[in-house]
Amino acid sequence: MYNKNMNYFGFASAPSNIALMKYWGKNHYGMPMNPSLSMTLGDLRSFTKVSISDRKTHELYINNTEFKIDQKLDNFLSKILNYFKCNNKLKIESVNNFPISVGIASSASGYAALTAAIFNFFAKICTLTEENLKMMQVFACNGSKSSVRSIVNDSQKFVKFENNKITTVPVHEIFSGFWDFVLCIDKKVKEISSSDGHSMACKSIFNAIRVEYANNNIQLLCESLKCGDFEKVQSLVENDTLLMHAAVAENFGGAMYLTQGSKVIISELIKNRGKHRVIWTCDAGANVHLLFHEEEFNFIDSFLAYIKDFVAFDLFTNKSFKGISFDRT
Ligand code: 2P0
Repeated sequence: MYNKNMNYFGFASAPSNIALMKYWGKNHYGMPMNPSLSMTLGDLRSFTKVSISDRKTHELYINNTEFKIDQKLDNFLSKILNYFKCNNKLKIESVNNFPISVGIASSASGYAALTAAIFNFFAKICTLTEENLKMMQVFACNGSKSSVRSIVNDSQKFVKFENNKITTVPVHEIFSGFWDFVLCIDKKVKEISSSDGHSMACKSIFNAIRVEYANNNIQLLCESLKCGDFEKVQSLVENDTLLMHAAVAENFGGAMYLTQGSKVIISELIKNRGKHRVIWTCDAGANVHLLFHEEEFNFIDSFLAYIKDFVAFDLFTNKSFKGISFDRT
């Protein structure tokens, strides 16, 4: 169908995201058990190039290292290639500007960038229509449910995924200028994969409580973001995080994503409650995200200087909300 001698390729980059109300656990249809809401991390991105492979199987390179194509990725590629009536195999070359598989949602940015790059390959999209975005979200969902929240336009900072639909959440100015500092304390590939976590979650009493909590509170979170109720947003986000991590401990015999380092950072941070406005959360990993308005910069500076004597970390910072892009620069 495609002439291998021609230099066709598709390219896209996509942001990661951090969930403020988390998706954890799938229902019988393989869809999220609860609505989720995230902030777009425009500076933490995957950059993906797609071309036709000379081989009989797909090829995947992440940060210049070849990876085996797992069943999930293979199924994802089959569905999207069937849609475009393409029988060829793909060569996928992806680069991340942050560590993968450590709980900074690399599957969110990875699957979002891959889906968009494949669309770019077949359609050579320059200007995105709402219809393109919707179709990309449908396909990205086969790869990673959290990636659906990363297929967003530039203006979409806070994104809700509920009943199979993505919507933008309007927020008060104290949140629209939010920074995310990720204290990356563990760069080892995590021992409990998100996929295992999601499939075990239905057996957890803590997750049952969390799902009810998320269903009851998603609207309250949206309203609190809109009216600028920092304390309410903080308690909703942090309690959801604690319930998710309790569910993981219950499911995996007490094993946790959180490490001693995560716990030290969190406990030192909450000593400053009432004086400084900083929200903490963790994804499916040990790394701690600090969310705050720039008026807290001085405090964050001194907090990081203090904490580094106790916990070693690499810092990844995010200010931008940039959505997907087909621009190679
Ligand atoms: C989220 N996470 O809402 C939650 C919170 C991590 C912690 O969804 O099975 O790779 O591929 O749809 O998106 C990470 O899991 O899971 C995740 P699949 P995914 O961001």
